[in-house]
Amino acid sequence: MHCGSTVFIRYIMKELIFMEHDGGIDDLLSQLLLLTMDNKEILGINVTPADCYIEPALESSYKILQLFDRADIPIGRSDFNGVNAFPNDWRAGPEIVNVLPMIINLPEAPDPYSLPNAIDLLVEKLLSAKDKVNIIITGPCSNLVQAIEKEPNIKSKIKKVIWMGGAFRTQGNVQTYQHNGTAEWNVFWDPISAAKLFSFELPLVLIPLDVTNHVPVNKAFLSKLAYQQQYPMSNFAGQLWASTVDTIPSYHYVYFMWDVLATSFLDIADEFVVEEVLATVSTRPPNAGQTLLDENGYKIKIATDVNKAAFYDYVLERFRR
Ligand code: AGV
Ligand code: CA
Repeated sequence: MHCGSTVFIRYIMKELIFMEHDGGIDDLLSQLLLLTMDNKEILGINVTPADCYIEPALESSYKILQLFDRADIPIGRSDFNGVNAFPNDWRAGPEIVNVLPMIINLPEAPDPYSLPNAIDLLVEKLLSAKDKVNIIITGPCSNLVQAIEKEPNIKSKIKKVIWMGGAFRTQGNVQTYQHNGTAEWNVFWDPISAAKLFSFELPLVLIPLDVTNHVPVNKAFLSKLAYQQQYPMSNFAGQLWASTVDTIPSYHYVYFMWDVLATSFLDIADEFVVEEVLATVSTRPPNAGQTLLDENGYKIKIATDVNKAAFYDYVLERFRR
């Protein structure tokens, strides 16, 4: 049967994905976006208590899976608390998600402490994967690094790591004591793991602030999204993004589509400008977590630009399903 076999080939060729996120609004939107990609098979999702508190974040993650009838996708819980904590206000922000009308009445999420450990889930899913796996990280990279240290064999099962992290030829977004402002938060949360990740020399593509600075959450985009709110995912995504507009203090911080841009790279990599560089990570004050171009560093790729219009259109198109 010709037609049947084509369907079969498409099915077996689905790209395998493992997602690592940290429960921010942006991370949850990224999970939503990933779930709209019919050409991907999601092996698992790990949540780290970095830019979130873990219990509400696990609940949101589970309920978003339910929206897509995909509660079968396993969720892993990280218990790692990092090196440099995120501001508490940022961590508490995403709790709004669990009271939004679209998900508040969905069946209750499982007890967070019954979920598998994140490192174990990642190791298990990589070892048992039939093909190499793309890992999309929209929070810190600690679980992946600890998983590789625990089971180095998983390195050969990784096709590519795409990580929203770093700031190369632009200033960072960390503003705190004992810091000169050069680091991006996902790297700063655990600079030691970031330095190790670079040293593993995996196929690694960073989506740093250099490129995410091009894609703020702006009113023009939110307005377009609202014009298509008859699609439930557009309505829901619009509510999630609306909750970021009062980012505190708003005169200082703008919310960008950091993680959503990184996630879109799984589908529209051709719309990005990517450069191969040699780089290292500082692990000490005054610039802990700074990603540095360094001719004695490790070979990685960084995205430096994106076709903005193509990206925003892509997101609008995905949420029209
Ligand atoms: O540094 C960007 C990362 C992304 O993974 N996060 C937010 C995204 O999920 C940290 C962050 C920077 N500025 C923030 C952040 C803000 N104003 N509110 C919450 N998180
Ligand atoms: Ca994040």
